[in-house]
Amino acid sequence: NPLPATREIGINQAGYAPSAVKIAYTATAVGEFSLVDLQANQAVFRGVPTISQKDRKSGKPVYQMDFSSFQRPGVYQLQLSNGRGSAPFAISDQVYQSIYQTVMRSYELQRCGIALADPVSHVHHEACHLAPAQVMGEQGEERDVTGGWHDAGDYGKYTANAGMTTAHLLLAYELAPMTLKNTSLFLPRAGEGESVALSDEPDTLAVIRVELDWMRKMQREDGAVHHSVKTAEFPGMILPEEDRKTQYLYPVSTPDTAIFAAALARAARVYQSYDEPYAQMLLDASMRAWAFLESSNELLVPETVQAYRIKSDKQSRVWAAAELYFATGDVRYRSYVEQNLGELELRPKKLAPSYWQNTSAMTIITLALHHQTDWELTLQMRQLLLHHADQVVNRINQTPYGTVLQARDYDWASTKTALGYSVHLAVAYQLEPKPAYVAAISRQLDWVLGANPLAQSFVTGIGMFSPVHPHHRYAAASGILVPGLLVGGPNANANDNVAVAKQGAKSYIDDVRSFATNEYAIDYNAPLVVIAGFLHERRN
Ligand code: 9MR
Ligand code: ZN
Repeated sequence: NPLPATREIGINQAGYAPSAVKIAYTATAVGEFSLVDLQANQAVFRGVPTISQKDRKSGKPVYQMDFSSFQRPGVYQLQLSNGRGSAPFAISDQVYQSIYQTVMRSYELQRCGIALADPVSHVHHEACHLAPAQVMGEQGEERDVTGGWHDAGDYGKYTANAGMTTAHLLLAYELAPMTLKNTSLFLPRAGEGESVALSDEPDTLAVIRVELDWMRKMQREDGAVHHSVKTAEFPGMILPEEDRKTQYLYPVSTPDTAIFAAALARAARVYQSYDEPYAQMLLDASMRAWAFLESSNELLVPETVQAYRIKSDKQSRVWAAAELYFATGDVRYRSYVEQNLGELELRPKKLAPSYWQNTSAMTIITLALHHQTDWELTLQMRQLLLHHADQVVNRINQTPYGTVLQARDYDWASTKTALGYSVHLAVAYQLEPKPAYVAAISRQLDWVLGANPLAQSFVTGIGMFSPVHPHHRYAAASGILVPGLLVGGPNANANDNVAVAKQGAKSYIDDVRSFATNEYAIDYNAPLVVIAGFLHERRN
């Protein structure tokens, strides 16, 4: 019989592909577990929990329950012999695609500058942030920088984060091309008269265009790119259309310009096969950004910004050069990469997922994916990435709950970190298809969707115990939850003083005030899209 769902069992609350590794976790010592088919109302599988690893902090054992061998599609509950039940979950070859769809679609619901009325999620609001921005430090000068996506729970828009997000999302084109092409997102765009009219362009690319178009508006005539557009202070928990304070266009910076150049060069490559003139426009913008960077080697960063301020531009310059090389074939860029590669983190053990502050891994990914026998360096990057991937798999196999996350990783957006490592594994799989990589990846997705000590899914709208009070202004003001938002998750620093600090994987709270554990941002979602797409592609 079905039992009430409890948090005693950590399990992926969306579910598993039939062929996937399926491991649930509990800290409760019991003799037996069973899998109950909720439609037929009968036990279909029984097993004995085994001790997985000692939870280092508490010294308490964690038990794992492996039911990988059970592959029949259906809806199930896992039950312990003490009478406690898990959240319901599916076994289906549609789970990953449905996650991909919901999460990718969320970008459309973060759009700025248009009215939204989505029949699927019921998200709706008036057009927002339509006024031109005030150019900071230039009295009376204004600029149109409308469009794009709201960055996170706030309504700011930041170039570095936009660049990292689009660059990650576009990896889906390389790592999950079939999913990307075959997944309809049911875009609520009818009658909008947008430029995205090309009928054979996949929905995913139509969505990403919105952000790329906004990024192009952030570029100055001389090629340099502005840091961000936002109000001087974060607004209260209001609707976007109620946020009418002056928005400022913050100064240009070299790290922002470099990330912009890299992301747009990558985008040019991807859009090339669908819309050549558009791809050319992206490439021109990227090359103009590069020309600005070339004019000086100095780091230029505005003092006026707090969020996403970057301390170095070196690795991002190298990344831009790498992307520009593969977009143009111009050896100038290749020499730049060769001369400056030392700026990257090249130790397999220390390599960490890229984000706005450090883009090393992205460069290595690009070079490794495009390895060519007549360019030795790309072969080295391929080796480096494969080494790194094997170390990541080891880490996963030695951690309770099968997560890659180590104590130090419980920082801002630990969920994104776990999925970021999974992106590295997906790239490694592309280079050398080891089944162990796929298993390690799906276990990270499991962790994010509930196979963790809190039995908490960290994605809104996915799973029975998922966030309902995210730090998200639109959700708080409207009472409507945007589905498919990955929140940051456990952050042992609990910088908001709402979540409990120093609890590792348990430093998380589903509280609207907890911006350090319960906020979403566009860059958090991006690796989730790539991983769901990748797993869907490899589900058999
Ligand atoms: O995700 C960001 C995290 O890595 C930073 O350390 C943190 C502190 O500055 O900010 C996070 O990003 C926030 C950004 O500053 C403003 N928009 C909301 C972002 C998500 O919390
Ligand atoms: Zn807006």
